[in-house]
Amino acid sequence: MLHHLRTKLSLLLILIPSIVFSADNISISNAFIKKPRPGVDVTAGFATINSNIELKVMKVSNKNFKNIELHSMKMNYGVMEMRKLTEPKLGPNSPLVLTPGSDHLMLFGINKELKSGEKVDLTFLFNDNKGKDITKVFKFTIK
Ligand SMILES: [Cu+2]
Repeated sequence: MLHHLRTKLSLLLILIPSIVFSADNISISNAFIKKPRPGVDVTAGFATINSNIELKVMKVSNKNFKNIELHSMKMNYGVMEMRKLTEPKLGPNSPLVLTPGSDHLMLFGINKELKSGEKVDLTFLFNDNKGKDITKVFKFTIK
């Protein structure tokens, strides 16, 4: 009985710090960048970003690229149309889904050769609903 109680108490102690320090919980999955074709300095990136708080994506950057934008993609009379997304939102139960044929990251001006399997850090600048900056660095695999 006492042993059981002690287990519960220690479990509680382990859990407390994570509750206190993780006010925002932002995570990424399936993050990858298409390996650019030879001689082409533009490529696309994909991922699903989950957040437990309301966020807007303000900026995405990496030193190996001149510019990174978020785009939407729609079929219009048989033509693929891409549009720049301004400050796309995500939040609880509404992840930002970047997937081939739909919304995506567009990476311009690559100044380094990227190899398959290599990991690239992209820095995401978010704003929360009070306008506070939140910066996260996510790893993207070159595929
Ligand atoms: Cu695009």
